[in-house]
Amino acid sequence: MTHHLGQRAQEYLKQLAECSISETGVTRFPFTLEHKRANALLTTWMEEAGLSVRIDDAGTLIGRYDAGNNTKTLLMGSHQDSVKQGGAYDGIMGIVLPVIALDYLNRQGVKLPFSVEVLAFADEEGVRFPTALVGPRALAGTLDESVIDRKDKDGITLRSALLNFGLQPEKISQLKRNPGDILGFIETHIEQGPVLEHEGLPLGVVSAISGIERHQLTFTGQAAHAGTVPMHLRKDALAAAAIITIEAEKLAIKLPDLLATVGQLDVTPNVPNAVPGRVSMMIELRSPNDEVREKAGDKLQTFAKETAQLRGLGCEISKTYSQTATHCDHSLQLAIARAIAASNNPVYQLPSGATHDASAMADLTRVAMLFVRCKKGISHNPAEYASDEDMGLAIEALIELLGDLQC
Ligand code: HGY
Ligand code: MN
Ligand code: MN
Repeated sequence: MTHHLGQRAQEYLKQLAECSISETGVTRFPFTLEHKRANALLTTWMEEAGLSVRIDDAGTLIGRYDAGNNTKTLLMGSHQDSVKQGGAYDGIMGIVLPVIALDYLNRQGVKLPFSVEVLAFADEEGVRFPTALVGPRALAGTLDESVIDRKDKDGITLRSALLNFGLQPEKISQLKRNPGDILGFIETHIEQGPVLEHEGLPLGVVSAISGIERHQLTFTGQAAHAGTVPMHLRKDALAAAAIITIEAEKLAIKLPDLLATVGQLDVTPNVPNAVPGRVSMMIELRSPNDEVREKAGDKLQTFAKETAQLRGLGCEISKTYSQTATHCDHSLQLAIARAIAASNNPVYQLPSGATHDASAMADLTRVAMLFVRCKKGISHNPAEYASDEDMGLAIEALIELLGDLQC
């Protein structure tokens, strides 16, 4: 059974990967034609699984198994969007696997004592718009609605993207769910790291999801001729950016609980024979320990300003995004552990360095995550891969979990 279910998941994910604007890897941004095509495929498979399907005004596609009145609802799912030239599993696998699990139970004629909703959130990566997690935050009632007027790189606001998608952004505030109606949120996700593969395990239970913060930093120096200005008279913005990047790396190497990344850097004028006059960069910090992360962020802000002063540069730095760490619910973790053990697999608990929709759903209800082994730990990359076998075991664990969970 396992292999067959895993093969089906692989086939679905292959079709979904076609919903992409890039040939290399998957590039599927929210509220685009690719998103619409992915939703159409998910709708078909959700309906075949006996789920009723609708989309809410934050763009979340919802497949519902209704167990009847006065039953609580278990929420499952993940995000449909991807990074630029990302993999075929990040997010979307966490929508497909529960749908296949529910389809299996439906075909077996199993009646659950609680309702289930599989949620396909529109935007978790925050790549198209400078914001993220609009869907889960709308359900949790924690959305800062000012983000709806943030623009993508083409100047399109999230608001107009929602309207063009046939949605009514003015109704987003009505999406807040009553926590008393919810059993919890369980997200299935590819690990995106090498730990399960290193341990030789197909599945894992997530203990906590790291918190994250991003600092937008701009150094302004003086663009100048690379051949005529002596080194001591330069105001080189990229040299300063390099110093900050190394400082962030040194800090993260020193602190075991901290990860620091400079993954985005724009240089002006960005030509070989001119001293860089302006650099804007994004420093990202992650940790399961919020205090460690926040202290590191403050330290780097101070260091950046001191570096700019020493070199006679302008410096603007601001924290543009932050999310606290999320600790997964123990009873849901135990339910996942029992389900993994029931399919004769060892139970292994690990933190998640990546953030997830579950981070935002934790403001609505208790959350937990099931991790699936990731080949070579490669993710946010076209080479991302989860095997039929491992996905089959994950579906089997979800079937076990749905049958075991107490409402
Ligand atoms: O950045 C993250 O951790 C997630 O993949 N958006
Ligand atoms: Mn991702
Ligand atoms: Mn993800």
